[in-house]
Amino acid sequence: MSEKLLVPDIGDFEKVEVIELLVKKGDQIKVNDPVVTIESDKSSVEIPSTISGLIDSVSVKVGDKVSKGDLLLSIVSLDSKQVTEKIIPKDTEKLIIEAEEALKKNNIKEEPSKTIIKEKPQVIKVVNQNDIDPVETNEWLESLSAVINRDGNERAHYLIKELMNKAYMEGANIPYSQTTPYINTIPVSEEVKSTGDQNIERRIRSLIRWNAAAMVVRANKKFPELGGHIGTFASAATLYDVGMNHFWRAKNENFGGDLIYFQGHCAPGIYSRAFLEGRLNEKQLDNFRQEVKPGGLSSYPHPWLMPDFWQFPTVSMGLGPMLAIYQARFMKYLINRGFIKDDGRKVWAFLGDGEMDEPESLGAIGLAAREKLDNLIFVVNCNLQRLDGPVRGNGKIIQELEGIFRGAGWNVIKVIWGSYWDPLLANDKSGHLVKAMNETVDGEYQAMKARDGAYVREKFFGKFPETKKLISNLSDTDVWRLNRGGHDPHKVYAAYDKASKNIGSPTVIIAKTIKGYGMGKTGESVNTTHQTKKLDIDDLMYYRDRFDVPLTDEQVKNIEYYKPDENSPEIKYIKKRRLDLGGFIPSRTTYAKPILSPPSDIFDNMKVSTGEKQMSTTMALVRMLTNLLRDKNVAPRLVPIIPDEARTFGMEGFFQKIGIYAHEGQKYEPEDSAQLSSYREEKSGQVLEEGINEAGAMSSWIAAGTSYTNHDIEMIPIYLFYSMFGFQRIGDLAWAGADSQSRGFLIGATAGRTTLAGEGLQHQDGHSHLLASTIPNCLSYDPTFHYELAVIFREGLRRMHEKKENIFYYITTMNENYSHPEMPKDKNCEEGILKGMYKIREFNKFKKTKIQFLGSGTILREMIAGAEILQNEYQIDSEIWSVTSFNELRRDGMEVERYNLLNPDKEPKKSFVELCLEKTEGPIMAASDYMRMNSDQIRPYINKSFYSLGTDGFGRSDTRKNLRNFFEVDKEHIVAYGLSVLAKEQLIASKYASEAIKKYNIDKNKPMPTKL
Ligand SMILES: Cc1ncc(C[n+]2csc(CCOP(=O)(O)OP(=O)(O)O)c2C)c(N)n1
Ligand SMILES: [Mg+2]
Repeated sequence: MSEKLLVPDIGDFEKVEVIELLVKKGDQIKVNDPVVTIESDKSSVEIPSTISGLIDSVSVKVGDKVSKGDLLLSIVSLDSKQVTEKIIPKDTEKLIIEAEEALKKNNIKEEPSKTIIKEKPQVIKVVNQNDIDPVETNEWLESLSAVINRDGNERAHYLIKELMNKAYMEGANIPYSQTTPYINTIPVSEEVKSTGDQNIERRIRSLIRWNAAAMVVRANKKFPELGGHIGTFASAATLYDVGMNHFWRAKNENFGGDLIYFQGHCAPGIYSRAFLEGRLNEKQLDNFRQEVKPGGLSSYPHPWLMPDFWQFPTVSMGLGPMLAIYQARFMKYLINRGFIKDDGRKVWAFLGDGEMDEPESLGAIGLAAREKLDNLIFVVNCNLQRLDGPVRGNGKIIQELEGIFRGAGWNVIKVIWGSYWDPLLANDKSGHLVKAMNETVDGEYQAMKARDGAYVREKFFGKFPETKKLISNLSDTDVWRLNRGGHDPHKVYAAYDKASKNIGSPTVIIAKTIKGYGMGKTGESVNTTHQTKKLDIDDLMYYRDRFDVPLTDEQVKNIEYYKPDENSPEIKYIKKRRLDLGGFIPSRTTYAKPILSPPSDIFDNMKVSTGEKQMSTTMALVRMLTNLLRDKNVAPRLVPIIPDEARTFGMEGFFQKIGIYAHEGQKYEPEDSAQLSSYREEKSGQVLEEGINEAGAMSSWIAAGTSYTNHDIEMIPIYLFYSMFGFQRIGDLAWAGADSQSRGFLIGATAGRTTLAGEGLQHQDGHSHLLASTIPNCLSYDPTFHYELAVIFREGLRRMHEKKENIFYYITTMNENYSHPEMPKDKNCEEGILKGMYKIREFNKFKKTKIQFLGSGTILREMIAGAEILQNEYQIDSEIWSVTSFNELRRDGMEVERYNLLNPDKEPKKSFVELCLEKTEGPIMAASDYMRMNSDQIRPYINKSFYSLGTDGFGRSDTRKNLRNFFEVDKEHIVAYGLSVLAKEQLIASKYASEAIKKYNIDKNKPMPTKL
């Protein structure tokens, strides 16, 4: 029986053009196979079949205009039942099944952790819903009423608070309160004990501490300008050591590896451990912060400078937490899309408490909870200090963070007090110790650790007679020994164990430590600790003694490193621990297979003229991506990332075609479910729809762009954003992405100061190319025509994803519709497009006077129009060059100039721009929809008169025509300025220029647009 396939509901559109027929009579098709592509003035969408069968007839042809209900195909149904199941790419289907199996197993495996915590009968429970003893409840409630009646609300509130504190102390789980008392989250009775040898671990940790400090002090003794930090790692050593010895599993052939974001200023400690592990030698330690000669160690974690070692750049504070969250999210994305198995890998991020002030640090924590990222663990090292002084002198950073993270839905584990406090807390029957803990502010806590035991006795325990009594049998030395949780390996171990087993939410471990721990009077807990990079001999002796480092006084004076013999128990132990955990960390490797570039004919339709059809380069790009989704190698690897602008860019067709990633699938029927471009969320969805969140989208782009190393899977992220909200908005993340050697495409859509007419100052980008030009491994292009875009994009795919070059592409696409010509037949055209310029037109009728026009982006078209006027009305010839990248031309120019200056005795080389222009006649005028500085970049490499036009100044809303007139980049200004340039060069009489200025009503007295 023949069935009819009609045009479905396509939203508000009518009479939409058919631009491609994807099937023909006689083809056999399945449900969801695309049959035709239709295109409105903004977007193109494939129409999928809802019927499977043999095509009997095709009722439309390319160029037809169709509306909802029009007949597309007649299909002889082979299977009368319409198959509605979703289509998963075949090559990933098997992986999905495997991954889900692994997930099930994993869940089963994790199950026992839930039952580790056995409820003790004496525990006071806060009952939420099920009242097990209403009579008792009533008695409590009546008592409360009595208190309110007799002593008032405040008293009642106080009693409730005390009750809650008491309940918490007894181990009850109390919901609905923002914070819990200032004690450890894990009660002593529930601490899981480490299996490690504590003595040997302490000795190892002491050596790591020593060597970390020594490398900083040695470097600064040699060159005081080098800098470095001792205090940060000194406070965090235990936090790292417990992870390294017991929790963090390296990547190897059986396991993908945990991913650790090390706090930037802890780098010396990480090098120091690598030294004991035999991964770095003394010479390398001595080259800390001296990276110019090969073999030096980078100041902070920089994958670009140490590509086999560091994985994640973290030292620009606030980026680490965001990147880690999106890394964990991307890991789940890969699992849910079937690319990797779920084998319980974790992402750990180490953060400073001062760093938590950065809005970025907390900005994405809601997403982490919403997406149930139980593969994510934050460790916030609360040493209570930042660079200048206390993080919260008058408050309590730990409590503040607890409230924020709890509120966001995280699992919060506070590690405040070390084991020496356990008996005191157990004896605190009156609750005064916890009261003192709760009431002491961070400024006081910090000051106490800068003093001594007697001071702590007086200032802290002296607050109440009860607390004073509690320590009456302790000496001042004992009081001083009362340690903080973050320095106690038992407490840290228990927290890490619990965090690793948590299911359904991300975990934050908030650990209290001392900045400059062990550094003595000059460094421990003092406000200047952060800056300390030199220790004098007395300090070094103190440090040695404090941690029992087996060095003689003489060796200390020489600030010698200490590494035990290879056969020593310490070295054997440290290596064994890492061996058992799969290898060394950090380590950056990649075993990703390249992605074969699509055949060039996939872009052939972009090399022919669009004829009458007008479209923007944004639309051409989306068309191209739709084509790419038909390439079996590329399609599954594309990761389109959009911060709530899919409709702006005409990408809503992607929703149905490849789905929006949603870890819980789609729990609702979307309001537009009947429409072709209905909002479709799916567990294996491909599009990352990030919401209005450019920083998050960029973090996703980095995660996907480094997937080749973090997951050994090459992915192709394409992040499309409003160009103004790109580099300008998230510039530092782009820098970190470059450092991370991310591969992928950034698309600055609706680019240029004058293409996006009505949006005004905050939306019109006239400088993103300059920002892109500051990033050494970013190649940026400003194409005008669809074939330029195709050539650039394909080359990007080839260089990044097939040849694995560590570069990334920034391409601007625009908002202006025009028809696109056929690609010039010149065999050098492709090379020119990629190198930055090629000749696109020549006006050569009069052979008298000539000018060279260099234009990029949409302003190239104004130049072509201006050149026509000059030819027709002024008998001026011209050559027109499409400049696809001033940035690339400048880079080449710089390199050639440098070569020539360094080789004065050799035949000078020529830059590409020079080669293009050397034989041309006439002065050069360049223009773009960006600031003049964009085109001025090539000025030094041209031995000819050079002038530029551009859109310097704030943008504003108006019609495109008015905007171009305002910024003086329209065809009329190009004609007038062109004539003026020729007059200045004495090639024509100045009256022609004056006449043109008058003719086009150009106001000579108008101030420069930068002043308006
Ligand atoms: C974005 C950014 N701003 C400023 C700095 C300079 N800086 C480096 S460390 C530091 C203080 C860090 O304090 P905290 O986060 O508490 O780390 P700690 O060393 O105490 O562990 C500052 C301000 C930076 N690295 N990044
Ligand atoms: Mg700090």
